[in-house]
Amino acid sequence: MTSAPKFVRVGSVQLGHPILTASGTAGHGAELNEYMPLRDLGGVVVKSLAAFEWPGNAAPRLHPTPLGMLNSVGLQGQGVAHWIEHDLPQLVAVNATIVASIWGRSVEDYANAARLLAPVASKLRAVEVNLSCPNISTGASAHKMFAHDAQLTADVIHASAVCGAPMWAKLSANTDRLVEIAASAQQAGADAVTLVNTMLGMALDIDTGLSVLGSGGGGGLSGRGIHPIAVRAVFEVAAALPQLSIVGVGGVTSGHEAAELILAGASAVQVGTATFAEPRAALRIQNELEAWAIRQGIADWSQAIGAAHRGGLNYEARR
Ligand code: RRO
Repeated sequence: MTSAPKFVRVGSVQLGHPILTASGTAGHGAELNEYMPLRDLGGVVVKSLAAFEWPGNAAPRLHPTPLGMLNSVGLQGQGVAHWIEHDLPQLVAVNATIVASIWGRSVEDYANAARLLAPVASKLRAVEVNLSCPNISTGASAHKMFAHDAQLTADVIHASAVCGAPMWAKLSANTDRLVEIAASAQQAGADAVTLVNTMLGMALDIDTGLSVLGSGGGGGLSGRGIHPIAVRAVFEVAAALPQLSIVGVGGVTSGHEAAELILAGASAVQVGTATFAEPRAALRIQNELEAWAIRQGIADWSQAIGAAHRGGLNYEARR
C-alpha cells in the first residue's frame, strides 16, 4: 500500500480526509490558511455562531494547565449574518470544506441561527450544533447544558434542522448518560455526533483565592489531559449505536491520538488545542495519520473505523 485512502464518509457526507479543525480553535474564517492550505484538510469547523452578536466573557479567557488548557471564552462572536458576509466568502475562496457551528441560549435561539444559515447551506458540508458549551453562564453558578439532557438535545436538533444541512450534534462527556443523549440526537435527526467538547474544570489563583478566569468561575478543560476521556466516549457510543457516525475530538496532538479515536469508532477527528501552540498542527497530524494508514495497509478508512470493536486492526489477517 503506497497511498492513503482517498476519502471518508461521516454520516451522509463525504470528506477528503478524516482530519478537521475543531470549533473555536481555528478562528471564524480562513485565518489559518496562511499557515497551511485549508483545502488540504478534511474540513474546517468554525467558531460557534449565534443568531446575534455576543460579547463573550471577561479576560483572562485562557489558562494553561499541566496537560492542556482551561478556557472561558464565553461564545464571543459577531453572529451568523456577519459571518456569512465577512468570513464565509474567505473560506469559499480558499476552497475549504466548511462546517459551520451554531449555539444558542434557548431552543428558539438555535432555530434562529439555523434559519439564518439556510440560504448558504449549499456552501456547507455540515452544521455542527454545539449543545455542550461549558461557559454558557458566567460566575460560579451552576449552568444549564443542553447536552446533559436527552429531551433538550432532541428539541435543539429538531429546531436546527431548518438549516438544511447535515447536522453533527456536539456533545459533552460530563454526563453518565452520554449514550442515551447521543441516541436522542440521532433520533431527532443528527447525521453524526461530535464527541467530546471540553470537560468542566476550574483553577484558582492561590494569592487572590479566586478563579484564574475572568468569568470568575470555571471553564472548559481541553488538550492532552482529556484524550483518554474522548477515546472512551467514542468507544462507548460506537459500541451502543453502531449505525451512528462519530466525529472524535479531545487532546489530539499527533497521528497516534487521531488513530486511537478512529479505532474507537470515529469516522473523522478534529484537532483543537494543539493548534494554539502550533498553527499547522492539523495538517501535520493529517500527514501522520496517513503515514499510519499506509503502514497498516489500510486501503479504505472503514477498515480502521471502529476496528477496536471487531477484534482489532487486520483481525482476519492475524488469525
Ligand atoms: O466559547 C466558549 O467558551 C467555548 C465553547 Br462555545 C465551547 O463549546 N467549548 C469551550 O470549551 N468553550
